[in-house]
Amino acid sequence: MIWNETKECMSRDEMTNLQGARLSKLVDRVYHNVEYYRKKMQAEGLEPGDIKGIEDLDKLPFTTKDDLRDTYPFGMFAVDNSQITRIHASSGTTGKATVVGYTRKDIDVWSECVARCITMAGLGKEDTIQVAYGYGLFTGGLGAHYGAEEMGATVVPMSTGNTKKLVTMMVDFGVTGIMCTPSYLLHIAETIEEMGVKDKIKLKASINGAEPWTEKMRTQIERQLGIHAHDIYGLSEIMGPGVATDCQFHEGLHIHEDHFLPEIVDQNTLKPLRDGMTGELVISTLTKEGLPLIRYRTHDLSRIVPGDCPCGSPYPRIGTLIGRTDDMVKVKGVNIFPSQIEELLSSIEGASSEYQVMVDHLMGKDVMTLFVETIPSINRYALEIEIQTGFKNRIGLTPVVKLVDLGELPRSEKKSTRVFDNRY
Ligand code: DLL
Repeated sequence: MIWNETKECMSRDEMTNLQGARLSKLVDRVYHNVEYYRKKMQAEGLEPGDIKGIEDLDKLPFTTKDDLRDTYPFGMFAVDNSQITRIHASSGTTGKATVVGYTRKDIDVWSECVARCITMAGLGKEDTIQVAYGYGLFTGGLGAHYGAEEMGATVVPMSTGNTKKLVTMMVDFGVTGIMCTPSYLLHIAETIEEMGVKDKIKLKASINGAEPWTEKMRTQIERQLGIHAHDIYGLSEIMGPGVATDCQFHEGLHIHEDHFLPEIVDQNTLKPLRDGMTGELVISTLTKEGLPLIRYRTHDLSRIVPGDCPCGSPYPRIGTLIGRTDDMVKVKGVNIFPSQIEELLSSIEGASSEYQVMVDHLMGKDVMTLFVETIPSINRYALEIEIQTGFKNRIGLTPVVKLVDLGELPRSEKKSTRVFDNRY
């Protein structure tokens, strides 16, 4: 049996029928309200009536981040702007943001999904939850906040930044749950040690996501803080945090399939893969009103975990997100694409186009080092500062910049790998 969002009990067949009905409605809605989709479907000779259930899903075209970029900022919204109550955005491949619009109902569904994640982590209305994801255009802060409020918990909207203050409040307010990135939680754990307040902490559980993390990091967090650490997955285009989360068994993340229809496809052929096989996660938003997306290619690598979960949750599981099919790298919550770095370097005199990025996890912190080739006659100190400042202003993160001589970085005849993520 399975529960839908109105808490009604449903059988697997009933859920499949609900998904099918929602998919047909979604297709009808985007066909009539989003010119971009209408043209795409017409080009493939598809009419809304052709999609009768989820068995017809693979007739539909995929949607990509490029589609959102081509229609920037609001071209793929399916409602009039007057019905949009909130906008979020995430950085895109060319520096142009991907813009997401939510109706009032979208915010309600989102809050409900995050509340489900909080319940899975064993937290409830009697808990005090510190939200330490960034607030603002990033979906982490407000998404977690609304979910925790929906849950009926007491919310402390800390955001990121002042870690000592966060720890002081954690002690003073008797905080029992925290929502933030796993790497930030490790930093918080160190600060707790430094401040010598470990015995005053009442923390029971954390809900961490927005970046990949490993079992080793979970063990470290759990051991250092004496808590249960849970994984939460999501992406702005689809909603934000709360698409899926793990239970106490940590054997994959339960996906809220009444709102998000998952598929795993081969990243090259785009053909659907069998349960258990790893490929690219593709999601269709079954109920979104503001920005409904059909078969959105997340570029995240996962799989459908076969079988039932020992926790008894009826929601199917996707495997822990193990990486991406594109070369985006996420550091301290900032999405970085090689094309952004190339664009920045091409605008700076003295910097060559040859570069390499190393991302490491050192002393509990993520550190990004950018190696750039340059000519010998240049003032290296000034150039390093210029690249660092440009990076911070245009991409949103301060890297360690190291200048090297021309020819020092490795060359490749194939598409060269310039970004090395050594954290996992
Ligand atoms: O990171 C939404 C979010 C906020 C999720 C807070 C969880 C908690 P974006 O900035 O659009 O949205 O980045 C989405 O981050 O495609 C993944 O590559 C990565 N990601 C998100 N959650 C996880 C996770 C938010 N639990 C991109 N494990 C996604 C691994 C994750 N990667």
